[in-house]
Amino acid sequence: MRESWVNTLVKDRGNTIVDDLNGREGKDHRTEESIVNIVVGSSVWVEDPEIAWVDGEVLKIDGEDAEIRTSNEKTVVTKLSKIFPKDTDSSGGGVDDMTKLSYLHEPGVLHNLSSRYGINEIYTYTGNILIAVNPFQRLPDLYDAQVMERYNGAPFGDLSPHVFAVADVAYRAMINEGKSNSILVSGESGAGKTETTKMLMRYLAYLGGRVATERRTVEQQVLESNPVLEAFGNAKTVRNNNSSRFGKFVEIQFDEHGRISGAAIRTYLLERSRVCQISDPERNYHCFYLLCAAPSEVTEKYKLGDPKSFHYLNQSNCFQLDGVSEARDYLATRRAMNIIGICDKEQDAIFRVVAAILHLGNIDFAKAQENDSSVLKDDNAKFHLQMTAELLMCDIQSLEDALLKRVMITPDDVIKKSLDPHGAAVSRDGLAKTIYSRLFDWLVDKINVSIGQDPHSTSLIGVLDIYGFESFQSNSFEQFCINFTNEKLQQHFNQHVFKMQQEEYTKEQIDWSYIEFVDNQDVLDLIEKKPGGIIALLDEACMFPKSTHETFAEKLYQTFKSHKRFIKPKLSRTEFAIAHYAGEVLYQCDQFLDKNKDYVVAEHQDLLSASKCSFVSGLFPHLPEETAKPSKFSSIGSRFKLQLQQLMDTLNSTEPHYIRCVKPNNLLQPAIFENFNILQQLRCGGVLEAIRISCAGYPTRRTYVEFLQRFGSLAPDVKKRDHEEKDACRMILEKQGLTGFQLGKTKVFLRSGQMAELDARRVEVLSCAAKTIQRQARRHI
Ligand code: AD9
Ligand code: MG
Repeated sequence: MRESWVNTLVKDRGNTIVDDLNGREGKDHRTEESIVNIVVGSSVWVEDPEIAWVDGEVLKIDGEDAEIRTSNEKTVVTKLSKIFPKDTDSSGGGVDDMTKLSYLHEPGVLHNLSSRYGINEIYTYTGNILIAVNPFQRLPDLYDAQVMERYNGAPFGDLSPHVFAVADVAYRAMINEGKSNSILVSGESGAGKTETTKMLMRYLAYLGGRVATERRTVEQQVLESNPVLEAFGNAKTVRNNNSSRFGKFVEIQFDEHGRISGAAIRTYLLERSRVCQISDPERNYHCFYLLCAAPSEVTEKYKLGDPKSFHYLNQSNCFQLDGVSEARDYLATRRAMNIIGICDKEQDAIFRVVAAILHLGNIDFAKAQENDSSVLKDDNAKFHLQMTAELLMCDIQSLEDALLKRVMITPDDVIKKSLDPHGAAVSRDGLAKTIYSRLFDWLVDKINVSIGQDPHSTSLIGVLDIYGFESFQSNSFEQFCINFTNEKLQQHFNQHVFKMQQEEYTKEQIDWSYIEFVDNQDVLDLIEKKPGGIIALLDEACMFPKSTHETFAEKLYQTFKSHKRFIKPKLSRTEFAIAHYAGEVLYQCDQFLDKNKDYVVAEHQDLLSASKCSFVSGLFPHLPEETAKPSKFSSIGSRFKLQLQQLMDTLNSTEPHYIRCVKPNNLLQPAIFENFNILQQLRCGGVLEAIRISCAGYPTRRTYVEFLQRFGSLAPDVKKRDHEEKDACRMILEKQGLTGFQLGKTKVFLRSGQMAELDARRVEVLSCAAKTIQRQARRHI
């Protein structure tokens, strides 16, 4: 489980080194003091190969080793430096904020989440960060109207942790300070980002909604954009039955009275390949199945039937989803489109295009008898060609030519080259992907135009629902872009967490000047630096006609030979690895060049821009001469980088709030909490990182009253005399010989390990007192 923690984010110029929360390569991951403070009888956490961490009691200490009896009845001998003190104070149900834990470390965090999850408390704060563990079941009354009312205006932290509380804080901050806010929701696929985002939007619509009039309201339109985008941008994957295959940033604009006055939706990188390639047991985008289940007058008009008869759907055996009625969802999608303001004519055109893509996928090719070129395979293929042409309202012969032939321009001539059956199928699939992605972009634009932007809005709340860090068996250009996004967001997160720490220290007027952290700028440079970063080198490779994925990989190997974050696998000539903040990912280069090229085959463009259907031709507008030139290469990677930079600029101008969604198991079942899996996610989501940053400073804070209650017994004389609370705390700490702590306006700030030290003394004092009482009792007898 201890894969690389990549970089040590925390540097320390103070007296105690807290290297990592988890330790690196055998180094002590705990401070000297806290190791000293584990004594025989201490309750501790120790690593366990099955459940990650198990609690136990120290039986014996022998030099650097400790013998522990664990609660799962094993006796373990391990290095003292590998065990953590267990908080014996917290109640069975855990604490609602991790910062209330006496010991802020990995097993403590995990145990707290697990205890809470066990009693259906799915939300927990870590300071201002909300951790949401997916319940995989509808929890009764968690999101209903009364709950919204309760959270409306309640001070943060007064009620149990909740998404509504985060939205409320963002809203109040916006109203009171007139500043834009953003809520960043992250987590791996199936962790609950989209559901969380919908709850946030519902709550913001509740706060900023107006009394409904006859017209559809802006907030209704904002909410109804979700089912439409989900129908066209979500699909069943192995990780999630309703997986968003695009990233989304929704900007909700408010007027000076705090009422929603407009919205804008930006989407990122729709997964195009899914349109024509799916593997069992996944599915294509929901809209295809919805349309096949539409009322019969619709399916007859488009000559649709069983989804099993379409190549783009029957590559997988999964057609239905448990508990989902496609027929009902078709009608719901159309209703949502009505609310958004997509008229009937446009809706018909949209679904006609969806039907056309299904027919297009069924056009099969065979080798022509006389040469290597190809022909339509059979009458079935001819039928689907005809249907596709009819639905797209384009000329049937032009469609056939666009699929089967390519025009080659040589210096001397213009020649028409026939494609072989494989080439024709690639051409067909390319066309399907292009049409679908243009359709999706059209929908997003339409939603934006319909809802409308408020040019006078001064403040907004942005909600980001974007793919989490991905590391699969095989990782391609998509994972590269996704992980690049996560590096960007991680940097933003680190800086924010760091800033928050500083703010708290400043508020308490304590010195924080020695805390520093090294961020992940080096990975970002590796990826996006211009010139010389991976994206720039990829663009260069794409522009050079002779490049192959091998030459591209070779160029990377040469350029980044000595880059700390770049790894060339020993035996490979086409793979490279990046040491991301969340772990190492191995990328396969073979499709990087193709996937980075953003072009529409000229024949496809000409065909569709000539469509008699204005909706279809509108998806393929004629490009101005300049950009149509082949020399004007357009790169997906560079465009994405730009989009991402714009997103970061927007985020940087807002006050951020973070929600980290966690997927408790891969079975998508309620009540199963898989420790290893969750730890990995806490790492990737930067939750442990945030804790690590706070460990570099003063991870434990106690108000003076709390501190005296707990440790007053260490210096009864100090307690008895009439000292100011602050002075009494200082005396207790000094009496114990502690240094480096700080006393703020209201709280004691302890360095990492100092709480353990005080606790160990307290245990000694208490057991001494117990022995004295026993002796006295015996004497009496
Ligand atoms: V992906 O990256 O788009 O593949 P998400 O968006 O993180 O993923 P999603 O929100 O779609 O996950 O949640 C997955 C499923 O978990 C949902 O379909 C619900 O069945 C379930 N879920 C998530 N959050 C909740 C919740 N708060 N209450 C109940 C939930 N069920
Ligand atoms: Mg989602």
